[in-house]
Amino acid sequence: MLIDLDTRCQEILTRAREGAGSVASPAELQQLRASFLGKKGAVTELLQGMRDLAPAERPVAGQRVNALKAELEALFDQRRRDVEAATLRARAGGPVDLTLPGRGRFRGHLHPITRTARDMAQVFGGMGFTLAAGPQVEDEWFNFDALNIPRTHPARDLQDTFYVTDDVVLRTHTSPVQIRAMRAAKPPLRVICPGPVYRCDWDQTHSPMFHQVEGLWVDENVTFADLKGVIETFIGEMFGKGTKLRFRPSYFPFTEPSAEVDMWFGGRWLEVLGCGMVNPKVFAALGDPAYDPERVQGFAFGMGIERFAMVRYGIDDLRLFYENDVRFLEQF
Ligand code: 2U9
Repeated sequence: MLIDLDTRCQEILTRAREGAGSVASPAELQQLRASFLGKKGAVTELLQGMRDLAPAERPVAGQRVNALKAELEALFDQRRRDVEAATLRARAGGPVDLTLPGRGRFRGHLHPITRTARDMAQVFGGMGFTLAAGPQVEDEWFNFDALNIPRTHPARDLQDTFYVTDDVVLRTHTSPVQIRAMRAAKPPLRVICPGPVYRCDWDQTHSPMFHQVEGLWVDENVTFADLKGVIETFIGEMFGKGTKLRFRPSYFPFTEPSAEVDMWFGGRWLEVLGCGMVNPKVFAALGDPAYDPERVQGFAFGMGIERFAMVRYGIDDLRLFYENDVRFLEQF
C-alpha cells in the first residue's frame, strides 16, 4: 500500500511541475494550485484515501502526503514570483508614456559664497573690470609695506595675522593682488580680486578664513565721482536699483580720502564695504614711473563676500558657511 502511495505522490508532483511550467498568468496559476491543493484537489483526495489504510500504516503515509503538500506549495510560490516578475517585465517593455514626468537627477549646486562671488564678478565684469588672482601665502612687503601699513600698525599684530615665517604671512586681505597687478601691467588698469583671506579671529561674525572682493581702477583722471558711480551701480545690480547708499568718511592707510558705505536694507543702515582714492604713497612704493603719483590716480574698494551673502540670504551666523551641513546648503 505504501509503495502505491509513493508512486501516486511522484505522479502528482510530476503533473504539478508540468502544469506550473506552462502557466502564463497569475490567474492560471491559481487554478492549477486549486486543482492540487484545493478542496477537491489531488492531494485532498489522497488524504481521504488514507481511511482505507491499515491503522499502523497511517502515520508514515500522513508524513509522505504532508511532505508532498509542502513541496507543491514551494513549487507554486516560486512559480508565482516568476510569473509576476515576467508580467512586470512585459509591462515595462510595452508602450512608453512619454508625457510622464522624468525621474529627475540630483545635480548639486554652488556654495552660496561661490555663487555670491560669481555674481559680484559678473557685475564688475559688466563695468570693464577683469579678474586677477595671487598667492595666499604672501610676502609681508606685498601684504603690508606696499600698502602703507606701517610696522607699528595694529593690523600687523600677531593677534590679527597668521605668520608663516618672520616676513611671510597668510594674506590678511586681497590688496597684495592689486600690487602685483600693477607690477605686471601699465595703467589704465581695472581689476577685481576675489579670494580667501586669513585673520586670527573666530566668532559669530568673524572666521579665521573668509573671502573678499577688492577692486582697483587706475588712470590719469579717475575721481571720487567715478568711485561713487561704480559702487552705486554695483549695489543697484546686487540688491535692486534705487537701493539707498550713504558714504561715511573713514580711514584706511592705503586710501585717502577713505569712506565706508552703508546701504539701506531691511529697514536699517547696514555697513557693506570700504573704499577710497588710492593713497599716493601706495603708487610711490611701486617705484615705477608709469605709476608716478603725480600722473596717475585711482580708487579702490573692498568688501567681505560672507557679509554680502549673509545679507542677501538672511543668515545670522557666518560659521554656517563652513560647516558643510547639507541641511543648510540644500536651501540655496
Ligand atoms: C590697493 C590700494 C587700495 C582696498 C580697500 C577697503 C577699503 C575696505 C574691508 C571691507 C570689509 C575689508 O573685508 S573687510 O574687512 N576693506 O574697507 N579695502 S579700500 O584698497 C586698496 C587695495 C589695493 C593697491
